[in-house]
Amino acid sequence: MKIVALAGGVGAGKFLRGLHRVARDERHLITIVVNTGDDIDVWGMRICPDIDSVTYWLEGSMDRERGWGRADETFNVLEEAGRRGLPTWFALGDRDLVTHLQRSMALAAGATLSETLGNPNRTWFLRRRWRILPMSDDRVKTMIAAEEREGLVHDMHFQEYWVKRRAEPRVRKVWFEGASRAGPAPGVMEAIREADAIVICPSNPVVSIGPILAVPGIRDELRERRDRLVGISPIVAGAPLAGMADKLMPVAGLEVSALGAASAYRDLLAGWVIDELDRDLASKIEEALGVRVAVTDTVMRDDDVAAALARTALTLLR
Ligand code: FO1
Repeated sequence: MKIVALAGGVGAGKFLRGLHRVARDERHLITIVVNTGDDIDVWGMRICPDIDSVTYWLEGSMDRERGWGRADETFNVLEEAGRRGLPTWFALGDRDLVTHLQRSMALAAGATLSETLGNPNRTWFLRRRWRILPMSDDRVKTMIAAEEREGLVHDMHFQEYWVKRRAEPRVRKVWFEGASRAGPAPGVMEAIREADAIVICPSNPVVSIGPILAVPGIRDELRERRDRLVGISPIVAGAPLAGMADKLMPVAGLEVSALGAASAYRDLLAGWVIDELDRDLASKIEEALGVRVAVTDTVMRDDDVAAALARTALTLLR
């Protein structure tokens, strides 16, 4: 079976470890289309947090506690950079730094972002059973209009809002700069067209999945495949398990609930998976959105829970 997964940060990384286990057992192939709206330039290098996060989770080199960057990380370069007056609000670890350096060198030599991801050939894909595609090779930036204080609104990059400002300012608006001029990366549309199952990972619907759906063509192609599309709620009992979805969903007109998250994809879904704690919402979601709902444990404490969750999601498509 060919599976396409749409992915953002931590929730996606945990879920994809489970999906990968199912893929290995059942010989499925997973194409992961990753958000690049979070990408930012730091110290002249291109940082792609969601691509790196998904890669580190799947390779098992992720820092599970911190939720970003690599395990067993040191920050010697960051400390030295601080001593020399470079900005240090976006923390780059010593090992992580090499990922950004390699990518930036390849981009400077003329490679596209897709080409920097090292999806060398089909044999490699068949052996590993997963490959990552960026949503686009064109630059898209998730931007936030944040209220600094009463009446003073400042446009900033998503990372500036989330990391530098710790999601404290009130958000007025979210948009994806460059999205309307961007095109899907090579392979994205074909993968969607050929997929037996398409899974929206438990990621923030506004800033993780939103940018992917904003790339012209992708949402239309997904809608064509609606009968093959399932999603997992990133909201459990009215709150996100990680991140800032509770602050951003209302700005996009979405209720912070498993129903609100599903309604972000109301034109796309055949199935939706919610947590046991939201069991009461199941029939309401089925009626409001015309989707099949599965109820299970969605809090991915370990890979066993993530794999069971992945199986439940795929079962909704049978
Ligand atoms: N998140 C933080 O909260 N603080 C950081 O200093 C930080 C640095 C960082 C460096 C590389 C990287 O790939 C991710 C990093 N993140 C950091 C995570 C990132 O800001 C977000 O969690 C994602 O963009 C949301 O998916």
